[in-house]
Amino acid sequence: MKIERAYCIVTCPGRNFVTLKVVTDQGVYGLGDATLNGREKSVVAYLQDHVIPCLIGRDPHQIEDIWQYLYKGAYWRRGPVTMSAIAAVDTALWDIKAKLAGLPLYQLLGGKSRSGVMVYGHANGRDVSEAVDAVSHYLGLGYKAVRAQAGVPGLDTAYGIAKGKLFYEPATKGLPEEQIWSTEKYIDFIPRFFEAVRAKHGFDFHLLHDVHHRLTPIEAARVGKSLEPSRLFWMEDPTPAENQDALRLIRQHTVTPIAIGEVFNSIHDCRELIQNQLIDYIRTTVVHAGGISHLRKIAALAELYQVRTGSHGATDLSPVCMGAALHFDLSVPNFGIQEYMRHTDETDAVFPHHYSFDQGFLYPGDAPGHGVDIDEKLAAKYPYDPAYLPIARLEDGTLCSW
Ligand code: KDG
Ligand code: MG
Repeated sequence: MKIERAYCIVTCPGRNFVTLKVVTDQGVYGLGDATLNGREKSVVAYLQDHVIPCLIGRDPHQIEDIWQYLYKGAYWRRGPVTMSAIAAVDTALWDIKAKLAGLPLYQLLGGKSRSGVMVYGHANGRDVSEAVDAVSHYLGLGYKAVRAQAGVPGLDTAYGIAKGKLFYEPATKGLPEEQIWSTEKYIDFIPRFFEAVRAKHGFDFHLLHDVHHRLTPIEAARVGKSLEPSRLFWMEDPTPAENQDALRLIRQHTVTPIAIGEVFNSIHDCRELIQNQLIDYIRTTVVHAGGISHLRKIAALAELYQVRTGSHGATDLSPVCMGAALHFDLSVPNFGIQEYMRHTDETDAVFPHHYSFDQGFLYPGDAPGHGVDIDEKLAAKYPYDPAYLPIARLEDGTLCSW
């Protein structure tokens, strides 16, 4: 069997997605997500100009060899563009292999290690009372785990606050939006916010929070410590992860669990954090970290150190990524939780899928492959529409991490 052709499908059913379709000479095809929010066209060019020509004529069964060929063969290693492109090929090839076997992908990954995938949803509000109500909404939908974010008093915008009710979408059309950030205001506010959430809803569900890379190590240590009475499931991205020694300092001060990794694209980005047990959850995901094959290696390393998985699952990761991630989540022994930001109805229509939500869990379904397809005719009705993530500045104008 041979790969006959492969091409990228770019569509914007409310937001931009890039999908790679790999077609074999027997007509069986596989899909991989290649979406890199705000930098979509770089991955398209990388795939079209440099990867697809090297795939034609290869045996699609040779997943690991093709992965190594694309990784080592490029000479230039890692990076979000390269690794998203490799991930798309890898995901599509696993999809093909599982379809040919007539099995849902998780069966090829060793079968089920659990019956369903616990997911967390995003509750957010412009102020405490709106956010507390949003948590009620998610608990009412059956979620066992909820991420809570609220607007910070004195700041017009805050990371994580949705424009719609269920769909948080930070990217905006046109050039990047500028937002103002104040760590001081946030640090004062955040423990009071979580006290209010626990006071209203109690402790019988998992509560998560995303700091979104905004603090210095000592500030993050203070925040982690101040949130201990609210017993968080995790505090995510407390500091920018380039400085990994920061985590040692944070660990010395707090037992609030830490999750990091949504911007990582390789096992080498997280190796030291895992081996030194500086994190509790690793958030690498299928699309940005080299696909199913590479993610399994990261999970196997993490398993040795009792670090669990908590893959990124924001709306900018397409349903193809979500479908593939669920098979991974179902199979790995050290699964922790899966982020699940729902897609809009328009997006779901472009990507018909077999996964389903019930009482706080997602189930990938038993269709052969990863169970997510694309309606190319419908996709063509939504042309690419450039959008960027915001940038953040301190109140004095200094550029900081968004
Ligand atoms: O594209 C960036 C988003 O995926 C990111 O801001 C979402 O931090 C995020 C999360 O935890 O979902
Ligand atoms: Mg995050």
